[in-house]
Amino acid sequence: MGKGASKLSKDELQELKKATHFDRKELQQWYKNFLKECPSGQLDKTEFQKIYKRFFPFGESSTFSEYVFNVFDQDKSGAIDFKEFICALSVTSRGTMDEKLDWAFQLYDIDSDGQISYDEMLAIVSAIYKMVGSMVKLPADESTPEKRVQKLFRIMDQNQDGYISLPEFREGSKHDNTIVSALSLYDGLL
Ligand SMILES: [Ca+2]
Repeated sequence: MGKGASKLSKDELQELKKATHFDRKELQQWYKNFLKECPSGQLDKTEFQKIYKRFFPFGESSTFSEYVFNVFDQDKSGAIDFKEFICALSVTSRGTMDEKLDWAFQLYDIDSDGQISYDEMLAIVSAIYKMVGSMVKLPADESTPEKRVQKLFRIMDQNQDGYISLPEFREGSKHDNTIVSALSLYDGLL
């Protein structure tokens, strides 16, 4: 998108205005910042992880940021272009609750098969703990990633089949607001 141009074209603006919660002026500003941070217009995984590290200098963020990268990179090209970046930012910063939950579901559903398995949730929760664990005080029943995942399954896995579907995830998240508040980590990124 907009290769080499320092401003978004009229068509690009139109398209992004429809796809996001940002207005024209905000989109141009974000585009400018995006290009400043990554002049090629393509943000690769290593760069993305570096940005995360700036926000979490005391924790180990590389595993978690890799999972987040994979959700940003919607077409799985191995890089985040501006459209992918701004769409993800729109959801995580200004999205409706349903948009945020759908986004979070994609994060947990690592293999994108439409279900969250115990192992997938454990992988994400472990990565979050590695990143922020030492900075927050955890309740006793969430003192380890395993305990937290077991608790989340107790809350969310309504039919107890060992997988969490999107409807179960949406419903269960209403009882555990940390699922969505974890997303606000991306506010102000870049
Ligand atoms: Ca991509």
